[in-house]
Amino acid sequence: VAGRRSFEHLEHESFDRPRRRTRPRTKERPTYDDAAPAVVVTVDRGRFTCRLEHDEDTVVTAMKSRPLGRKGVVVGDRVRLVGDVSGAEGSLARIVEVCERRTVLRRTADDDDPVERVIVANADQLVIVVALADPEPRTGLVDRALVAAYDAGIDPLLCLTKADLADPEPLLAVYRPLDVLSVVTQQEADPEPVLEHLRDRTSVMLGHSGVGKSTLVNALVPGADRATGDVNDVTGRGRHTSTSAVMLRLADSRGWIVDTPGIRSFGLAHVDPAVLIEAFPDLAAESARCPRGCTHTATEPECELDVAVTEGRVDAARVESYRRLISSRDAAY
Ligand SMILES: Nc1nc2c(ncn2[C@@H]2O[C@H](COP(=O)(O)OP(=O)(O)OP(=O)(O)O)[C@@H](O)[C@H]2O)c(=O)[nH]1
Ligand SMILES: [Mg+2]
Repeated sequence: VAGRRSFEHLEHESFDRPRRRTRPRTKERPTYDDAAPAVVVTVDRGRFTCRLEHDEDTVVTAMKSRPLGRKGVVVGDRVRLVGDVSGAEGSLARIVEVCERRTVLRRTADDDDPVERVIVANADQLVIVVALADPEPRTGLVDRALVAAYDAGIDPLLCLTKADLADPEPLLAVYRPLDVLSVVTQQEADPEPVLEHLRDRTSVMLGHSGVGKSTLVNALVPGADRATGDVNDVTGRGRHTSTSAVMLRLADSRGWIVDTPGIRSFGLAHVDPAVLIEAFPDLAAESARCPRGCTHTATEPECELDVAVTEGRVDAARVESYRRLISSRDAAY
């Protein structure tokens, strides 16, 4: 007891004692008013390649400054740089701020990759690249990519490649009820129709290995010189030629395109189905009358989407497509 008393006494004393060093209440931080705005175009083991906003030809290598702590910096991030921003060989700048992201495309950890990842920041459009053959198209991935896009508030664009190998119509038909924008292309074709969809925005490509993402980027960005790899004859799969995401300026400097490595899986556990329906205003209007907690799946007994179909207010194919998307969220992929 005596010990405790003396402890209380000490505590009291230290409370009353005037503080020797008086610090201002708010932590003094440098303001970095003269920091240079830039955009991150590649990330490689703690080194960030950036392009200055006011002089895009200057490519600056930077590292994170300590105050950023563990905050992730990804391709597409708008950042502010201090230090040597000359871009000279061997120079290194510091990222002192990551600006608020307009959009975040993320994938949840899954069996193939135990880490939740932000793939890219500030993308306006998700270009879901699917080969019409070689490798065979898999709608599961397309569905999942659509869910990720709707969830992130990023416009999806379905880009069907290798039109020299197969007819695009059957695949286009699958996605027609969802009103997804689409474009069909092939190697050596005029890239203009694809370019039209990419102008004045930041687009990120997503797709399996070998579908032709880098081939397309090389057509869209003269001098991009992205490596491409053939598809394995035996397995019918790509060889994971691209190993990191790179953001490039489009030919006429209007818009950015991000080439990404082929994905094996795409975890979607972070997606809330209740948010997903908001991407379909016509269905959301109907589902507003659903019983609380209705997941709008085909097994729900009182889902208003069924009523809307029966009464002819929405197309059955559209509801079916929407339901396929929700179930793709939980499918093992
Ligand atoms: N027949 C045909 N082959 C194509 C077409 N586009 C690309 N290819 C071929 O498909 C293979 C894979 O192309 P890439 O551009 O490396 O594919 P990727 O999607 O970048 O692959 P990863 O980087 O591994 O994810 C290469 O052999 C290309 O030449 C096309 O329109 N038609
Ligand atoms: Mg590639």
